[in-house]
Amino acid sequence: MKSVFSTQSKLNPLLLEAFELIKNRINSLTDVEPLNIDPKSSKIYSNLNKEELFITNEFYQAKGFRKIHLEVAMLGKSLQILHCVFFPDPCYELPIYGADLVVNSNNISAAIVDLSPVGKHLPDSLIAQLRSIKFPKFNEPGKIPQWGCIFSPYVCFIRPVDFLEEKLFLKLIDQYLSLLLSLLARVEPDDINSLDTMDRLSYQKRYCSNQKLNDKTRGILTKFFGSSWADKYINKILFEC
Ligand code: BLA
Repeated sequence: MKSVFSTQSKLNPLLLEAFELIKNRINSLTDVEPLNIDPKSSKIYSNLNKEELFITNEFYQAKGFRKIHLEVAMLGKSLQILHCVFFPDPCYELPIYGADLVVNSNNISAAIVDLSPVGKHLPDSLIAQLRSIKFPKFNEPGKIPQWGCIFSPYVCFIRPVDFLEEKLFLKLIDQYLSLLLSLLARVEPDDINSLDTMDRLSYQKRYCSNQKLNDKTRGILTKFFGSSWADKYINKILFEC
């Protein structure tokens, strides 16, 4: 990681911490291996009006997960984004883990984490565990837009107001991942042709379609890379299903 960012302006320390804790969880998975993608998509560099644009993408596959995507984007001097999604293998009854951290001029302007259902509800055992988490009372909760009906009732969307809230949010990112991985240890896969598997796949498709309605993501990518590049990136890299 250091080598990737050493030539860049500094990565926000909270993003770096989030990146590292997610990476540690990925490394703890069974049979984890990098997914081969087009090298053109793993490190993206561009230059716009003297502003440097830099995106790094990592993709993995592991038991229980068809695709794990971890991305850091540095867009110009002021905007940095950490984006992460664990797309489950639909044979497993596992939710979709998603996290998005947006840094604007060194302030976290949006922090979102969720375990999103791939059925009508999250699994009962997971709900019980989520209920037992002591949720911090964050001062500036965000309002989930309409397309966000894909998220669970436990989605956390905030703008951290201080260092303490930033740390509490990081802890939540890790707790949600830890719940996901403990659920993975308990579930047995269903047959690839089973109705449950197909149903879960259709929920993943719905998740991706709705994420594509996030105008903030599309807007930023369009501003820096143009609209046809942004469309391709959103459809093929971020929310392919
Ligand atoms: C919001 N996403 C945002 C914002 C930006 C991006 C600029 C607005 C931040 C703010 O209000 O200050 C941009 N996010 C990006 C870009 C990428 C990205 C460019 O990931 C990728 C290169 N978004 C996700 C995932 C989730 C998510 C996985 O990619 C949830 C798990 C959520 N992002 C999300 C939500 C908002 C957001 C809910 C708020 C949208 C709104 O307020 O309308």
